[in-house]
Amino acid sequence: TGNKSLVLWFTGLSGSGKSTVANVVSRKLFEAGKNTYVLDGDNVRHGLNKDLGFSDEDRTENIRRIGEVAKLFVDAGHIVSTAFISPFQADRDQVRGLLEEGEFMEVFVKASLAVCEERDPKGLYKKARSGEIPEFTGITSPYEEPAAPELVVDTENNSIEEAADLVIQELEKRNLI
Ligand code: GGZ
Repeated sequence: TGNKSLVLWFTGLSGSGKSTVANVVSRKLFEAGKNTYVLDGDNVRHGLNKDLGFSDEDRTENIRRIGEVAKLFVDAGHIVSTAFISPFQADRDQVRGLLEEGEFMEVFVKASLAVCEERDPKGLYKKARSGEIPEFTGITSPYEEPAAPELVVDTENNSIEEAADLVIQELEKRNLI
């Protein structure tokens, strides 16, 4: 069995479950003795990237910086899970290009816009529909679904726990853990 440092790059709409799945995966890996870290909006957009908003340009810069930080964690021997919408394929591909083959696993956390909007855990879709939040992903800003992700986890038909287990199983299958 392998013991590789890598980036688990979770991408998906707001409300798809990225952050929750990433945190459960990271906890499971930690319990299995791995060095892990989670980068998400809570620890990045409030600090390192607090100068950035949600224009296309700012999202691209957001993802570029996160990619560089994720690479540092990989250099330090961690399995780093990132949970950002990262709506643009080119930006995700740019991060992939920073890393060695096999060090980047793109995980599409899949849930339809209708379901994410129905969940609306923070009431943001409602605000986006009313015009209170401009450039909201899925409503007034695009989301490009991954063209060739290493893994798709469907959170409409799987629980968070099941989705996390699918990620762990994929890591095992690839002899990464
Ligand atoms: C999308 C927004 C926006 C706009 C605020 N569009 O569900 P959340 O709240 O907790 O996660 C969303 C988060 C998205 O930040 P990311 O850094 O992941 O985005 S990106 O990768 O596109 O740079 C949402 C909240 O921030 N949020 N305004 N306009 N999501």
